[in-house]
Amino acid sequence: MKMKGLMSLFFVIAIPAFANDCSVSIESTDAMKYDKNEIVVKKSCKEFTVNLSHSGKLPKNVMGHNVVITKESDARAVASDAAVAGPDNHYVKPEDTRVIAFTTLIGGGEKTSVTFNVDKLKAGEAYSFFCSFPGHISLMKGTLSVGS
Ligand SMILES: [Cu+2]
Repeated sequence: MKMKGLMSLFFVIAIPAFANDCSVSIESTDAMKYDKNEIVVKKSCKEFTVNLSHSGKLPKNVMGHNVVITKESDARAVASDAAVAGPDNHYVKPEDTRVIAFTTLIGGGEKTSVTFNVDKLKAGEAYSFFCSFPGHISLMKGTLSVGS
């Protein structure tokens, strides 16, 4: 009886620990920076979650941040179209099929996240994650790939 209780406690702890391997937390700042420049998505993950927080104080119309994931080769063009899409669309062109995933746009003190299916990614392909707020891609950009 006591052993069984211990085992179920083990499972309660073990499951979230496994889930954590299929997510990443990125912090962003008023200095237009992410605290990460590389994300490796384990191919064993079915879904992957990107958590974004903004530790600054500036509002989102001034220093808004998001995370957009595309193939590396699509990043610049997606960012250009994003500027046209504007803040009401979180700086992502609606129905943009080049976009694998994106978070909402946040300002200082806010958090957001997005979860996507890992089968949208191919091993060996080079992906980018970046902030599509106009001008931010130059500093807020990193690589994303599928690994083991
Ligand atoms: Cu930004």
